[in-house]
Amino acid sequence: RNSFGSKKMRKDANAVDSPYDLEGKGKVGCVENDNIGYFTKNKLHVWCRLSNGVWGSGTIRSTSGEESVVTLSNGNVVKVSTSELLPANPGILEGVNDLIQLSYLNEPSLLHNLKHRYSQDMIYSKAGPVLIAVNPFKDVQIYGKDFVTSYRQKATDSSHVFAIADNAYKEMMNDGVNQSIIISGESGAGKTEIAKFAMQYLAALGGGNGGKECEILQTHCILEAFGNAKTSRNDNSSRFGKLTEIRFTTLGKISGAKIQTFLLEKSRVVQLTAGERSYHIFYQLCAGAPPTLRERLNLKTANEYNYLVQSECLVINGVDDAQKFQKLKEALDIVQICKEEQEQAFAMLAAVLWLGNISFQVIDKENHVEASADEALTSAARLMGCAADELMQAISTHRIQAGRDRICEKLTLQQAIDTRDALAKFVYASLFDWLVEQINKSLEGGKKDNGRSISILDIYGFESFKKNNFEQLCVNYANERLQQHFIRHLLKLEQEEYELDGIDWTKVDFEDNQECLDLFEKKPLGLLSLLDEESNLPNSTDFTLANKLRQQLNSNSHFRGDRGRAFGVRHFAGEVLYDTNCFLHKNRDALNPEVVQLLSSCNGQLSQLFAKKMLNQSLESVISLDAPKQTVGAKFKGHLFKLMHQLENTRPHFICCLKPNSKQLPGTFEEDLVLQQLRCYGILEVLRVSRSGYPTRMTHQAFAERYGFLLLETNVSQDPLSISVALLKQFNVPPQMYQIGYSKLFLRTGQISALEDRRKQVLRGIIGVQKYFRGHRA
Ligand code: AD9
Ligand code: MG
Repeated sequence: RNSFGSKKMRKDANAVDSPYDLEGKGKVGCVENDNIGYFTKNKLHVWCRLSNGVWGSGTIRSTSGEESVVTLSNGNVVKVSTSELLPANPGILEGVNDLIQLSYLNEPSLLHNLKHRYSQDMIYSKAGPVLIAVNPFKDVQIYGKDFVTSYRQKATDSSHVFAIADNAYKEMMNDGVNQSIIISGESGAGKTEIAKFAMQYLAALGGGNGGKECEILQTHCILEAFGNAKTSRNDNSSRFGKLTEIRFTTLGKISGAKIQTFLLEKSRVVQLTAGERSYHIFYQLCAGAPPTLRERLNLKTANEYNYLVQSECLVINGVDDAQKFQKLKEALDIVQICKEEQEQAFAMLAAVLWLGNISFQVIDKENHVEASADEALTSAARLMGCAADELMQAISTHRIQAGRDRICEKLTLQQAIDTRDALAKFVYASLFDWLVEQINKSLEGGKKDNGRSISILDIYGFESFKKNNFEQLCVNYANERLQQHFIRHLLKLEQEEYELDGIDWTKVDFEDNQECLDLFEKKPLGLLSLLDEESNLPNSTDFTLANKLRQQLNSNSHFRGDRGRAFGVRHFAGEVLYDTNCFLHKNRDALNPEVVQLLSSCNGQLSQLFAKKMLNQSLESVISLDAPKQTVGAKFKGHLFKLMHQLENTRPHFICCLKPNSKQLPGTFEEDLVLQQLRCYGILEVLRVSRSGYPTRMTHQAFAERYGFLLLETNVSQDPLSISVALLKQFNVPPQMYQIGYSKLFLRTGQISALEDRRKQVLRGIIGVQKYFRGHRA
């Protein structure tokens, strides 16, 4: 990994002059300290790493050889290694809005700037093309109508998610190109909240066309109830990924929307880690259902359900589940899910809870069981719409082929529990999919228009717990894919274009996560392929899987074999130790045919619908000869590829959310934690590339065609390149502000505006003259 802070400064050919140029000695864009004498003489500020690991700012008193004496701003005097000193920015640049404006780009300067802004509730900053948002963990009053108006009228240029949404909208309208807003950040960094603010702004901009915008905003409440849960990192953690595509008419009004979701963590329905909760909806239903509904669903309080009590955490500080349930019902009304369907959905939830209370009795020495015929069994069966003994049969027996006959065999205790849990997970995941489908029907909007769209991506953030499972592997793999998209657009493609067009460019190095992606995706020797291979073997176990991974993947530097069932992956955001416990089981995700049959014979509408879908899917895989059944890992990979393909067809806007502390506390900015995130996302490299980069680029042909008529000099050869060069000269564009490539002209920020202004002026003049003559003729 590049450690920018401690590295000696590099000479940077891409350096640009800046407002704080040290008389040409310390060019901006470099992180140089070889002119430390200059700093000493002028008593300029420097950063030094103190013994406690914190960065302190101060002025150099003296330097001898490798050591410098620095007076810190608190008056203390320290001796530090000269090579580790980094230049600090002058006071005038304190708290700049865009980090790119800093004269010196180094880690302590970025941190200091973000911290300074954070202390004044300025949670947004820019890092060149990327919006940085530091989670305030409290309400900051910057999202009201007045703010919407300000950003709409471009009355302010301070960083804000509204400014990003506004840009996306403007570019969509002006250029007719679909846009995307891609939000990254680790779990609890604030992605979901920002996504909501972005949509709120777009709704304000494109609203007033039949109220679709209200429906879109109501979907958050529904999807969060069913797809978010309290984890140890975030009280409202998204346990699914979401891409919301908002569609606009050619006139810029919202015409509809479509939501795609990705891999819901369904194991949470049946199994919880201590201190975490299952999906919010269960607690909301238990706390908020009115008496008549409670009676119809035979609903108890949350503490009476095994699935919920197991983690000893039933409430979230400051959250009123009953009140949330009322809000949820209102939202369901708004997205046109009728009362009858709502009740069916609640019945499915209650059925899931009752399933978790079904117990089994061991009836023989081989540990075979029977389900107890109690309230749990009868309630679950009634809510799903089947007979209690049918349910009992489905979760405690399985049929096997014996010669020409199929005989019924009892399951062992563990098998029965697994079957019961698989049924609960299946019902919940199907309910979630059904809900998304209903919402989409409502959001779809009527007639198709040729308009464009803005897609907002909010997935589950990178996770590393004490114990990491198959779910974390999927979540973190998705984050690797997203990081690659970020790197590709901001660092790879950008620099490749300069190189291909042969301009003078010193490459900015960055940490590419391609090798980690290869570790996951390579065929046949990648994590996902090996997992599938092992999932298809009859006698495989979590241990044989771990062994196989160790044998095959040890040569990849991102893989670390560990003891027993464990293995480590070095992700872009840190190393995670995984435990293969249940990997095969979760990847196969098999459902007993008995259970599917039970559901399809239920008289509950939803249970039947779920079973039908399941049967259709299995049928499809048989017809397409895609056997064996696609695993969860393979499906997820396919889904992610499709997502990336969709995103590649849009113009991306990136938002990077940072988590300032791990305790979800306001006003606490832990430097090391933030620094680690800045490093992982490659923010310093993005800044380097974009500051030294050339954001405006046009082919010589396009440039000559657009501005050629402004040329005063008549004696210029008529080829596009000569015209371009003559124009640059005429407009006094300084040589360090542009580069001429083989096919394109590359210009630094702000250089095109003089030409554009002149062009508009001249065109206006021409039109005025035309009107004048037309008037005269008439
Ligand atoms: V996860 O990957 O889904 O686990 P997110 O989505 O990154 O995560 P989320 O948006 O849920 O994080 O934010 C976590 C909590 O931080 C929220 O519940 C709020 O309490 C808090 N938060 C986040 N962003 C803001 C904000 N802009 N203003 C105020 C915020 N509070
Ligand atoms: Mg989230």
